[in-house]
Amino acid sequence: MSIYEIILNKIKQGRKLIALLIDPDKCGEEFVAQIKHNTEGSEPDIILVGGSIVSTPISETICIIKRYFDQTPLILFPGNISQLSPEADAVLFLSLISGRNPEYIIGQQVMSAPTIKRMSLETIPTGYMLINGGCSTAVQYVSSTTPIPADKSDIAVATAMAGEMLGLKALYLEAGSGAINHVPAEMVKAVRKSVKIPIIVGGGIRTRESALELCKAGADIIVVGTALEEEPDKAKDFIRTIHSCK
Ligand code: 1GP
Repeated sequence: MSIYEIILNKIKQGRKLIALLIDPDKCGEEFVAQIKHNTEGSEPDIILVGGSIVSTPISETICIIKRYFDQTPLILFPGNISQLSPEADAVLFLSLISGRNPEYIIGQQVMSAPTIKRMSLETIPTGYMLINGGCSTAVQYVSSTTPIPADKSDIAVATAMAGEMLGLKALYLEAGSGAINHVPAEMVKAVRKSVKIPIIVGGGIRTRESALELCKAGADIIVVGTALEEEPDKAKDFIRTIHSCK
């Protein structure tokens, strides 16, 4: 069974999933060991690895993570072509559909396709939608794109619908790492009503309450990075909260 099918099966059972985002430049073995220790008995569903700019060799970080989390799907969340590794279980094959920069809609994808094929990596075609999170973020700067305004759910809905119609298998509503405001629950709700494919929500989710609110609004997968980098001992609480949401 593919990683996508495993995830989809869990979602079809009505479960809400949590993905921990590990940025190789910020999180070393000590952090991974701490998260493992803190989540004993209720582990994350997915580990995402990547970042806008990463200088640490991605394979080194993956080897460390796999030593501690050998049963957890490890999915690449690449900022660019340099962040690919055959050691991962799959890659979010992202197209920045909220932006109008062809480099991040199709350019990087063309450049990376032969490498991904050679690595036999499973791809999960994902519509990446940048939503204004109240501050300018690394992804906004690096991609030279304008995020969707947080109060324009109609634009988010139309973008999500177009992504689904193009055959994308998931949507990632992203406020940007460390965003002041996470994606509004009303926007998640509106997108949920309009598409059937899984919805991933991340960026600026700092509390269990926010995670729960977004799950109830219709998010299938919640991504948490910065909050756990800052306070790794919150990991179990986050996981239990999200898993308790029906
Ligand atoms: C960033 O959505 C992820 O791409 C996670 O964001 O670091 O703010 O949790 P945070």
